[in-house]
Amino acid sequence: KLRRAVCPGSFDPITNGHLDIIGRASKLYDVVHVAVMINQSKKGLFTVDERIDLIRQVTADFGNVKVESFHGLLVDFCKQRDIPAIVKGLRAVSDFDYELQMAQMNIGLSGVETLFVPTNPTYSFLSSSLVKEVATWGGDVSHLLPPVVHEALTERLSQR
Ligand code: COD
Repeated sequence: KLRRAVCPGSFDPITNGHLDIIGRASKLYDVVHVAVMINQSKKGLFTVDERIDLIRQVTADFGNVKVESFHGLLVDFCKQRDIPAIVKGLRAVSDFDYELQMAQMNIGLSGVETLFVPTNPTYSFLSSSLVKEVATWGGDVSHLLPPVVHEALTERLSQR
């Protein structure tokens, strides 16, 4: 039986911080599902299909990463695919309260475990929203994103 885990998120867009966690998870599990969770109240800079396309490109070399979107509860995504574990990066104590709440909710709902991986310190301050804000005002974020994502972000912001 294949050992599966999921890395969920918004990935608007995927950063080197996300990629670090997905890459580390891909060494621990046979198959890593990346779930782009659809949140209708959050309008993204990239469409869900664009996000999926970027994630597929930058995770292709791992060889065992499967990228999908999902509308609904993360535990239902897991149930439908027989995934027993959620893998999440923890950046700082500020992430901890909310992540612990979600982890406890998710195990209570369905028995799905959450495993936390400590962020690579290089990316401990990194989030998609901060990258978008800095790039909007012309700051250099090229070292924080895979090149193809940086290109897509620069192009998207220049259209605005
Ligand atoms: N370094 C390491 N890890 C990072 C970094 C970084 N710099 N940045 C992000 N991460 C990891 C974190 O684990 C983070 O949780 C994950 O990547 C995704 O990050 P984002 O910002 O793309 O996504 P979020 O925080 O918007 O994702 C929240 C979810 C979509 C996972 C959550 O809201 C969810 O599960 N929603 C589905 C609906 C549901 O089931 N709700 C009930 C939850 S109890």
